Amino acid sequence: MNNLCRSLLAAIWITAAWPAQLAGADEPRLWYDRPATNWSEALPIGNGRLGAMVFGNPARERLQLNEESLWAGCPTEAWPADYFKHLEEVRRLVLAGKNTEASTYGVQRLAATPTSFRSYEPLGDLWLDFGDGAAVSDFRRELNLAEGIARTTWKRGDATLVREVFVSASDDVIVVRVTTDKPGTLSFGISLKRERQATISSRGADRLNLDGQIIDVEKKDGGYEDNPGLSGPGGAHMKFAARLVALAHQGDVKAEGDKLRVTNATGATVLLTAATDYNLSKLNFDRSIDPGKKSETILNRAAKKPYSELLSRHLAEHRAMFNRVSVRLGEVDPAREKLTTDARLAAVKKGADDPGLVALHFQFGRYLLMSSSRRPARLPANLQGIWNDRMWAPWESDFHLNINLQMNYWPAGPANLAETAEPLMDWFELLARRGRESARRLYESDGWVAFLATNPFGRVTPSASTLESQFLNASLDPMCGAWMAAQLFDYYQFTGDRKFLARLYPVLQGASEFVLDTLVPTPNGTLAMVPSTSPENQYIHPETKKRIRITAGSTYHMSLVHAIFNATDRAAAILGKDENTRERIAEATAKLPPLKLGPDGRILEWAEPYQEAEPGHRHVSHLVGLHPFDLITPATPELFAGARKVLDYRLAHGGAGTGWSRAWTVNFFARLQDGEAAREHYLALLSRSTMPNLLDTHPPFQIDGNFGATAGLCEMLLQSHEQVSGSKPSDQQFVLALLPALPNAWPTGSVKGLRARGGIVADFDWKDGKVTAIRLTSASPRAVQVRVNGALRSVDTQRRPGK
Ligand code: FUC
Repeated sequence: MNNLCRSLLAAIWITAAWPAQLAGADEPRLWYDRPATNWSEALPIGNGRLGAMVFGNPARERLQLNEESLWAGCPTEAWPADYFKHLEEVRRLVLAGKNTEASTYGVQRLAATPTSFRSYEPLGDLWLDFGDGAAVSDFRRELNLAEGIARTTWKRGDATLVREVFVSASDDVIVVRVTTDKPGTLSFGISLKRERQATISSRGADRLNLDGQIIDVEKKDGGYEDNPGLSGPGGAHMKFAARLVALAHQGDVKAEGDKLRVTNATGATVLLTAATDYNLSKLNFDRSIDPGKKSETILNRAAKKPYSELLSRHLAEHRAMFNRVSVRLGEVDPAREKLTTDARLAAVKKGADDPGLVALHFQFGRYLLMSSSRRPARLPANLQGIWNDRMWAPWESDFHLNINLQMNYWPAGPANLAETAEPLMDWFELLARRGRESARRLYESDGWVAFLATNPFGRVTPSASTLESQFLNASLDPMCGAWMAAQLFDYYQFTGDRKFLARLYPVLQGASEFVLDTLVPTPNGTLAMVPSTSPENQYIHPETKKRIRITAGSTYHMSLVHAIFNATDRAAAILGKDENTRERIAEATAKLPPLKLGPDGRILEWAEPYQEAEPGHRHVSHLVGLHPFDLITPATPELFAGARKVLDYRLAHGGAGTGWSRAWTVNFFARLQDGEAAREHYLALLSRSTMPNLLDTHPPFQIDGNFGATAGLCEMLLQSHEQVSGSKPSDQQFVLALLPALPNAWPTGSVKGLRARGGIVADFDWKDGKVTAIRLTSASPRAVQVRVNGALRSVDTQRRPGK
């Protein structure tokens, strides 16, 4: 081919990419002027099921790969013998005030191995080796959140190279595209790697296969890897595979051993997909699934489409979700907008105010939820979303149900990403079904139960790293599943999707059924959860002066009892069914003790005014009634004031130390209508718990802080948990509060597309702290009560086309 011809073809090739490169110069993006040197600088992309961290190194690009269901282990449960009998004894001891004895008794008899389960694992790495070490100039890498594309551009000599990477939800593949503007000069190697248990081979001239199976080894001598309490049997467990094809534009692709090599090309596209033999409906791996074949089918389908089609399908799907919401906080500062994202973050760490970075971080949270929890995903976003590079991840990267998974989904409703809850619901519904067995076997109760930590295998017996922790952190907290269920009802309130509610109802009803069976009468005639605890804090025993966790009727548990009862009752009313459950809930509710204040006016964490072992503890579980639920509002002024005191006290003692705890604090202050404090803690999250790639650090990386912060900003700008007085349970109406917690630092701004309960979508602008324009839409037009600029007004909504 002569050079003119090559140039023409190159021009056509590059034109195909223009829509992506030119569109939306002001779209939110993270950008850097150096390649990532470590994981906490790399940029996450994902389609819910497949994820990658893109390092953006010009010479040697690494994509660290994940597939959501690639888990070590197998279904494991721990069934301590005679659990119910021993539980009754623990109850008796606690009700007799013998908490120390109850704790020792429980640890000895109510825990069993395997105490825990194995970890979520990485799929491997894709390496693109440009290995010439030539001098690089004009380097830039970015993640455009609206496009869902990680893009690296650089110059080598006078050639400009562009690498674009995205994960298409429409075609379920990772797409890497490399181009140069010097036709025929592009050459690079392609290889796949995995630390263990995988073989890599080439097939034909342009394909790579990765085939693997996790082989777990059980250590019977008292420890398995980092989990001293055992993690289940060894054996040949999950199978997995990845399939890759490289397509060169001009130039050649050929296989060299277990690698591919692209030579003398003008552009190249690498497609990769992966699968495991995990079967969600079985909550197990399933040998009838061939992950290699499954991957190949997906890959071949995608490979038939030209790059331009893959790109346009991806952009259309991604933008349709992402662009629902836009936000501007304060005046845009062009000088800051010109800084790299890590430089902006570093400036905030030094005390700079940067509302634009808050807005970017908020949008990044939305982007992360889309990228870790949308179809084709079948599993919810775990502790790291889907991004994990460790063979044994911190806390197994599991589904933690004493705040973390719940926090992951706080933005789903308000940040207008309803679809992201679908994978959560798929899995959670099955978990609840499985949890019927543990309710029956452990509590002799109806309904279902789930505890602190669980996984894709649907563990429904208490799980933690040691026997002691299994009892004290997991067994003592049987309300974790009910919390998640009640939150899913709240999610419904944002969408109004009755089909979803009908599907959720058995989950809600089963959670309430368990609670109805499990509440026990206390000597003062009220009902309480016994034994009980407040995650993961301890109190100082008034007599022994020792730290202890076990108690009766913690505020956390009793608040969750209210929350699940309210959710079930409201759901039954809306669906017009199950009067029987509603009556039983009403009877039990009448016997629940009120939330109490201590002598210093703080809401009590435990039923008694015990002294906290850690007054600055990261969990503030006694405030679940303030957020995410609606038990503590300005309509309950004493509790509202008591909640504020709880927070002030926690924070005065070093509270909000972890990313997620800081993010929760933002939400709490927003609910307390304190915009200054909410902003202060948002900035603290950025300066203390955020890595250069804007991912949250617990430490280490844990994604809940990102999601919690995104939800927190929604709470600052728009709230809708107040019910219109007199509105019927079957037809709930909510009051929308605009700018309930606006800080002085953002006097002007605008937001579009936030969702409120009742299925309303709100756009509004503000100036000098006052709302200047409102536009509300709903499926059918109606009048909505709105608190705005200090007054309660009625605002008519406009009809929203489509859903
Ligand atoms: C809870 C928290 C920890 C951590 C873990 C995954 O146990 O107390 O801080 O977030 O979950």
